[in-house]
Amino acid sequence: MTPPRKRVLLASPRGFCAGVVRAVQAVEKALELYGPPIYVRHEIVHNKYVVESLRGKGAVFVEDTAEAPEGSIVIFSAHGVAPAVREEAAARRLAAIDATCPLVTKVHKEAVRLAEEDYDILLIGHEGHEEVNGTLGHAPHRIHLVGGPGDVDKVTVRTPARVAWLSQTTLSVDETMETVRALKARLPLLLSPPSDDICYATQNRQAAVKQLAAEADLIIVVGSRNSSNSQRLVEVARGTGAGAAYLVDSAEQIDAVWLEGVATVGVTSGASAPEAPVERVLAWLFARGYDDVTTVTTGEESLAFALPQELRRELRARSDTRPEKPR
Ligand code: 0K2
Ligand code: SF4
Repeated sequence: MTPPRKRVLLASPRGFCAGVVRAVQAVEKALELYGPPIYVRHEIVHNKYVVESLRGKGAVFVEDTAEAPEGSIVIFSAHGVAPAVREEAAARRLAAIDATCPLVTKVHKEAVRLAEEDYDILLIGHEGHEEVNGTLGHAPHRIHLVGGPGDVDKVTVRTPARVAWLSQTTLSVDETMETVRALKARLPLLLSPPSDDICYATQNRQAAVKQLAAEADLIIVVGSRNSSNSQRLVEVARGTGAGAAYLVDSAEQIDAVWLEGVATVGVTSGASAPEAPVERVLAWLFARGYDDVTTVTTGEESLAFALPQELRRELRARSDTRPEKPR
């Protein structure tokens, strides 16, 4: 009997989202305009390759603005920051460039508005995650963190008629909906956000990996360990039919044992993972006979964000002072 054809299903969309493109470009543009060092508070995005490559160009990653010398330039990561962090930066006379993804800023604004309207806010998200820390900081006295369905019974609110939920942008859509259903069973008047907090990129990458998982014996997700959205892709793949699913930063982390008896491999990448390691994974598979690659397209993405306003202002100022071309 001839063995089944070895093939690869490649997810589309995958990889960089609009918020990550903007954040990475912000660091690159700041380096170009001001020269190194440019301080970046927290990993600009949760990806080893991106961080190493920017470090090589002169970015200095710090966890606390106190580590940036007074008067230096500091960029806030795509995950966003609490207002207290902005205040600390201003007190240290740091020139801040805000690379918070606009879709995270939208959640911050919802939190502030709901707190002003005296709602208790149930924030569905992972304790300790950078985005969650930033969102919590926008309404610290009104937000209660809910980690998942298992936390619902512990929730206490002041007035059950005045309670709303929000979420981290990079969660599993299905698990979040399960949490919301359980919350609504306890709090029937729970208010939902006006639009999805789980962002388009997270949703699209999960929809794509589900499609792959229906056919693949093995799913390889390219992304870093500390990347929430990448980890969720692995979980979604495992939960929706993939024989097995693993997260790797690069091809070197693939264990050849994973391929035993595997005919179809699905490949995707998290919103913070660049395309270069994906290409290396495809080359690694090709070298082992997985030479039939089909792209599985489950959606198109066209969203793009402008650079942070601080950089746009600087670029405008520089173009205004440029001498006019001689006629
Ligand atoms: O998925 P995470 O929130 O851990 O973040 P990254 O892996 O850096 O992906 C970019 C998303 C940043 C904000 O939503
Ligand atoms: Fe923005 Fe979504 Fe990308 Fe996060 S994953 S940076 S919220 S677009």
